[in-house]
Amino acid sequence: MSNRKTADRLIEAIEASGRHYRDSLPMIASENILSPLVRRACDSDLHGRYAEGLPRRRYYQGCDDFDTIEEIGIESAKRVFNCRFANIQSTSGTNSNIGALKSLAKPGDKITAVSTADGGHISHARMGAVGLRGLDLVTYPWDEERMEPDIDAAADLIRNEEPSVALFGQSVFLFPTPLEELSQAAHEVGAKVMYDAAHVLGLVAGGKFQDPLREGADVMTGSSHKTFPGPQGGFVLSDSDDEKLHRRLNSGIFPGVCSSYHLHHVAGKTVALSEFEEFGSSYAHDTVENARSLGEALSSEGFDVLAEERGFTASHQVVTRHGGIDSGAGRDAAATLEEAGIITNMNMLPGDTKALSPSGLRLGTPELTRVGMGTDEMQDVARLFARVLLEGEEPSSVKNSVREFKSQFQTVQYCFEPGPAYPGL
Ligand code: DSN
Repeated sequence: MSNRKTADRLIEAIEASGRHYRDSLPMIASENILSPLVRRACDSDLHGRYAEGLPRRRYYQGCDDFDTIEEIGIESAKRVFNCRFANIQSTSGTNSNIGALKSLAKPGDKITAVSTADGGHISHARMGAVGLRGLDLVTYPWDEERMEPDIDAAADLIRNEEPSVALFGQSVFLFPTPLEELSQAAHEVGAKVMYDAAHVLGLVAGGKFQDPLREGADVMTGSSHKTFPGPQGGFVLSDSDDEKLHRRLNSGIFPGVCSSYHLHHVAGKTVALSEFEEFGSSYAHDTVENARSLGEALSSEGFDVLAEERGFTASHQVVTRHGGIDSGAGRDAAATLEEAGIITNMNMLPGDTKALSPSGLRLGTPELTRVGMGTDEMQDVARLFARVLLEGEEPSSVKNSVREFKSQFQTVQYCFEPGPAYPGL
């Protein structure tokens, strides 16, 4: 194939991916879509520019306008997350975690965190940021019924292990962490409390989940593109008034894990923060209400939805079990759903030991909410799940219903200029 043909083929594949999502129900809990104004920021000249350091203290010329953008963004982030310190430079949630851990702990120190089997993120594991920093990991005892750390046992563990950092937060994140109790234990032994809000950052900022920085977290990290509806990237936040800590957190990101960073995405974050100040509270409310409705509707259809006794969820996620431990039933369900135009991800549930053959599915409502679906539509979504997974209807036939249903939801909402959710296709 000529180079030109390869480029054309790539453009076609990129557009095909867009059409796939446009015509599907995208329900991956870590995904979201951009508003038209945020897209404009990301597609600006800034995508090719360089900046290192902090606003007005750069290693490159040409940064004046970008300095203004980053300064406005930092101030917006402090308002949106109600905190004294914000770094908006990091290029992902994991990048934020590596930078923050570099600031808070040194190689050989101990850290406590949620295990990946219980829903912890890979950056909290030896294979990820925790291992990269050379930390000695001890994981919390887990309460499977409540889907949160076992409060008393985890507090005892923190007091006994005396970690440098007590890390909280998960990728399977249904309910707020009992942070006040666990932070108290951590602070008693001199540990710093770090809360990874990657998944729930938009819900936290919208006042609809928990308020980690008021419940004991010294540092909160997060992704800017999951429930927070910005471009891919991260945040590092703190309400501490300790300026030494602020300096350490800034230098954890630059020069810790970035030289230059993604200026177009920082610009996109700043626009997303402005839109969030206007629309974030209603968006966060609707996202959580939709997840609760989806959990109830799936359960009524006959699915095994986790945490029924707690109302299924208090976040943007719903988790379903499709077979026995390590059965691979979650993987099979995800594959069948995609044939029907419903995009989800398989997920390990407590007890599973194999990431590639888990028993569960993790579902998310952010994108469906942003294109205007409400609790009534969650009943329709659950019906589509039942047709393909419980009633054995041909996925291709359900896919036609999905496409028709989704065609009514093509405009991104909760932003200053609602417009095409999947533009240019
Ligand atoms: N692993 C991603 C997820 O939760 O989907 C986050 O990085």
